Amino acid sequence: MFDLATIVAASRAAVGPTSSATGGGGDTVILWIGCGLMLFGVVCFTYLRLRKATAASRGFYDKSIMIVAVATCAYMAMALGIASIHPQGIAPGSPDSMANRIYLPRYADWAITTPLLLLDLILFAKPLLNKGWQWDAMIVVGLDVLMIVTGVVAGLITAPDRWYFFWASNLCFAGVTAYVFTIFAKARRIQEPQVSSRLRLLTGYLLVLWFVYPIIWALYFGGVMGGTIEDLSYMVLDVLAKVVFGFILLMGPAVELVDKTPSVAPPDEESERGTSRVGRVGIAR
Ligand code: RET
Repeated sequence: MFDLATIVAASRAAVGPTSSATGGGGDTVILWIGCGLMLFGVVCFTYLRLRKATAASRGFYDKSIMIVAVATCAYMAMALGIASIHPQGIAPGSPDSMANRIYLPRYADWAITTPLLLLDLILFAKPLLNKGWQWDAMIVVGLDVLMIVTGVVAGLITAPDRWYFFWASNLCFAGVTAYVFTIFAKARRIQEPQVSSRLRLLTGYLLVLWFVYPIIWALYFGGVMGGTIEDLSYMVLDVLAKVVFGFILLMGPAVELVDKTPSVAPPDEESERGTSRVGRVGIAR
């Protein structure tokens, strides 16, 4: 009754004549490889959870599994051509049927998984966090979701408005990276060396990797980069940002030690009265 071919055909019909599957051939292969690698992540993280997780570290495993599970579904949807659209249609006689195409499942994936990645990082930085850190986390996650939403709007509309939304998205991105950088800069203060060095590695890795996403976006929608290279670049980046990030987080004893690591945040009253803005916004002064 619910066979996959009917669902795929219905979804393609629903997005109308501007819809298109992937560019076919190499692009579809790239997306299926992405799907396979994310599935590999699901299997590995589930195995690690069953073997290693404790009551204190379980949340990190669960989030990592959720992140790669969502990506597996998104890559499957993209490989099948579901909700991959050309909002402006394909220009008649255009040699590149991949130009200006947008995969909606990619942005849905990012809107769910980037907040989870940030939460992983924030909770790993627990020894640095002051009272009230939940508000900061909410703001950072809010900015992150707004970054993805303005990014998808930018992809759906035409220039010059497209670039206004692109820069709005970058502004949100700047807020997110400033917060992550604060954690990076203060991670050295954590007394447990394994937690401290792993947190520096995770934040540094995230900052470098995430920075590449808007560059790929601008090159593709600016007409400099073709659709196949864009597909390949995002696939590699997504695997690095989800699967490899998950391994860095979960491998070794660091994830088990976070909960036992003494806090370096000032006592509550002091942090509330503190004059330093950083002290009040939730990361140790
Ligand atoms: C967009 C386009 C508009 C400008 C900016 C962007 C940033 C995207 C980022 C995505 C990160 C995705 C990750 C996925 C994990 O698998 C939306 C591309 C700033 C930073 C980490």
